[in-house]
Amino acid sequence: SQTDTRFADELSQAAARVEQAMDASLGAGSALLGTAPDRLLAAMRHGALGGGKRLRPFLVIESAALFGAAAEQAMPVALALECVHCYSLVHDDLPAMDDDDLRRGQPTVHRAFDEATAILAGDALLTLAFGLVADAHGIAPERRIALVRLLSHEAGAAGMVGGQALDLAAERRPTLPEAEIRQLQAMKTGALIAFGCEAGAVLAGAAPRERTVLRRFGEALGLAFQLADDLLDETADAATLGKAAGKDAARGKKTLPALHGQDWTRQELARLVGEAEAMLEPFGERAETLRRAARFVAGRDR
Ligand code: GRG
Repeated sequence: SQTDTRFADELSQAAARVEQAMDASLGAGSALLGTAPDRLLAAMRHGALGGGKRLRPFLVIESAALFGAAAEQAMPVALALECVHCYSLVHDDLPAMDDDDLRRGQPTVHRAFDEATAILAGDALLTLAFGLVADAHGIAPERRIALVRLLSHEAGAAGMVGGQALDLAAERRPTLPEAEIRQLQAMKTGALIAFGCEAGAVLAGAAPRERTVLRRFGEALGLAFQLADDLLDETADAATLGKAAGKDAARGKKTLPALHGQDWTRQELARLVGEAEAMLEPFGERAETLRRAARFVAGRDR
C-alpha cells in the first residue's frame, strides 16, 4: 500500500544515515576503539555494518523527534541500541545457539571469521554500546545515566538475554502456555524495541506520563514485530528469504501462530497495531511516522 511504500522510503533514508554514523563509530579513529586489534574490529564491522533494516535506531530517532530532539542528539543512543541488537544476532547465530551460516545474505561472523572471534566481537559490540551512551555529549548527564540504566535492564537478564534463556528452556518442553510465550517474547524481542521508543522520550526529556505512553507503544510494537516474524517463518519461502523455511517450527519453538493458527495471529496482529496507534492519539499528527512504523511492522513481508 501507499503507507508501506512511504514508510519504507523513510526507513531506508534513516538507515543510510545510521549506517554512516555506525561506520564512523566502528572506525579505528573512534575514541572508544583506538587500540582495538584489526581482526576483532573487522569482525565487529562485519556483524554491524552493511545490512539490516535499522528499525530500532529509527524508533529512537522518531521518538526523540516527537519531543523536539534533533536526530544528531538521538544518534549515539540509536547506535548504541543497534550495537546491542547486532551483538545479539552475532551470538544468536553461533553454533551453541541457532548455528546459522547466513545473516542478512552474508556469512555469519563465526563463518566469516571463527567462533572465538565472533564471541568476542559480540562482547565488544555490547560494551561499545554503553560507551556510546556515556559519550553522548548532546544529552544532559542525568539523562545519559538514566539511558545506561534502562539499556542495561532491557538488554540483560531481565530483558533480551533473559528472554533468550526462557526460549532455550522452552525448547525442552512439549508445550508452553500462551502467557509464557507472550512473556518470553516481550523479553527476547520486545525489550529492545520498547527501549527504542522509551529512550527517545528519555533523551528528549519527556514528562513521565509521556515516557510511559512511548514505553507501552513500544511494547505493543515489539509483540506485533514478533508475531509478524513468526507468521513469516510459518509461511516462509526459503529461496526468497534466505532463511530456512519453518526452521523455528522444526526446532520446536513455541510461538503464538503454532498455538492458535495463522488466522488468529493475523487478527491479533491487527488488534495490537490498532492498540499501538490509539496510544499515540494524544500526540496527533506529529506521531504519524511512528503510527506508520506500527502498520509497517505488522505488514512487513521480509
Ligand atoms: C544471544 C544474547 C543473545 C540474545 C539473542 C534477539 C535475540 C536474542 C536473538 C535474535 C534472533 C531472533 C530470531 C530474534 C527475534 C527478533 C528478530 C526477528 C530479530 C531480527 O531483527 P530484524 O528483523 O533484523 O530487525 P535486521 O537484520 O533488520 O536488523
